[in-house]
Amino acid sequence: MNAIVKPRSDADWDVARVRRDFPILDQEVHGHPLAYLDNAATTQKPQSVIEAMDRYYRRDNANVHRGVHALAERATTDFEAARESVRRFINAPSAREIVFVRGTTEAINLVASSFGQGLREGDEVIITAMEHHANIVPWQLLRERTGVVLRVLPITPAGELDLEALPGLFSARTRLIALTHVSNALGTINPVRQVVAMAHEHGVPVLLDGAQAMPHMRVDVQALDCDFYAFSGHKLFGPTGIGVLYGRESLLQAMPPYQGGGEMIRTVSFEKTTFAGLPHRFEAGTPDIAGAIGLGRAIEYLEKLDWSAVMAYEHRLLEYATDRLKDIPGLRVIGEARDKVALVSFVMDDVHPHDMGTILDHRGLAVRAGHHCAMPVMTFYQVPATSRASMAFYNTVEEVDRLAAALRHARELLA
Ligand code: 7TS
Repeated sequence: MNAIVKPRSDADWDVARVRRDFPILDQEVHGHPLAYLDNAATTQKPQSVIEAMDRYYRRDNANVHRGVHALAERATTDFEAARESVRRFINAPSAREIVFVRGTTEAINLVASSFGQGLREGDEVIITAMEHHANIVPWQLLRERTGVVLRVLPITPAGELDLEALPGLFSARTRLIALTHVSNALGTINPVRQVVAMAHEHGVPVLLDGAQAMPHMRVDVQALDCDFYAFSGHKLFGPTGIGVLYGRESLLQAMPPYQGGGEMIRTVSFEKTTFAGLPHRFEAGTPDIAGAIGLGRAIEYLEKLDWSAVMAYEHRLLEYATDRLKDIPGLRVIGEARDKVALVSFVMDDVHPHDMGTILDHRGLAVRAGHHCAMPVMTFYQVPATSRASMAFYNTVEEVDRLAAALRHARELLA
């Protein structure tokens, strides 16, 4: 079972009230109210996050872990408090297991580079056919460096993992499975708990790419029993430039440093350097202090929400959007997994997704068009690109209605 709260009624969800927390939503684009439906690319930030970062730069800005002066102490306290907020939010056993990085991409590169240093030619890493490029390319770079073998778990036409194929991919040389918790191109929620259980039966650790899962469900790394969990602050209603790698302490302890520099050492001489303990060993250089504080504040905001109401509401948005869009002649939804987040990818007859995106933009509707950094998924469905409407808990049924109306209009114009 996924570590998620099961949906119940969405009656408790006051979307109008929540929208007031996000100042950016209250604006017009090309003469229409903004309908921001590109949350899989990045989410908007609540006022409290913006204020926390503003306050940090106005009152507390100093470098962390170095100074003895008051500002340095305040900055360090707030930075480490943000780490504790992350730990609590994902229920990690220890703050030593929370490594601040730039985002999901860097988190996966860290594991590929550092954990990857222990791999030898012929060792195997399993990924899946629905990965974002951030969970493909780092492993290919590792393959070039060390000669590891990449094995790819296929997907089904509905856009689900073909779990029946998984047992056949394990061998005595399998060293890691790295897969996405939720697909950014299809919206599929993967049965990651089940994958972790199968992997652990073979003694294989699992890295989960949580970039698209975190904004839609409560994640508990102990319940998932995963070994690494990567996510980005900016997709979780926090700032850009900050992200998190959770790593099981026993694995992180055994891994060599990722980058060298200040902050990550204990002693340095020209003959020998000894390294700091966890998590600082993996945090070379001055971190994104304001970013971490902003992420901590985003988490505090999210902790106050009623997640069963959020999930019920988003589920209703998904079902409503899917029904409305499928009703449009010539429109094909790409990705029809049984378990999805509120994200709909689609193509329409001969209309190129980029032209579609432009038409929608003129009506104030922000969607994404392209391959969504998941080119193998596009190849699988034999489409060059899709349009993607990705929703968050502040989106509304009215916005979905406007999207459907604009799509009908686009079809008349272009098809
Ligand atoms: N993994 C997944 C599943 C993603 O969706 C993304 C970003 C990343 C990794 C990389 O995250 P980053 O914060 O390090 O860039 N996905 C998207 C998207 O779907 N549209 O824009 C960015």
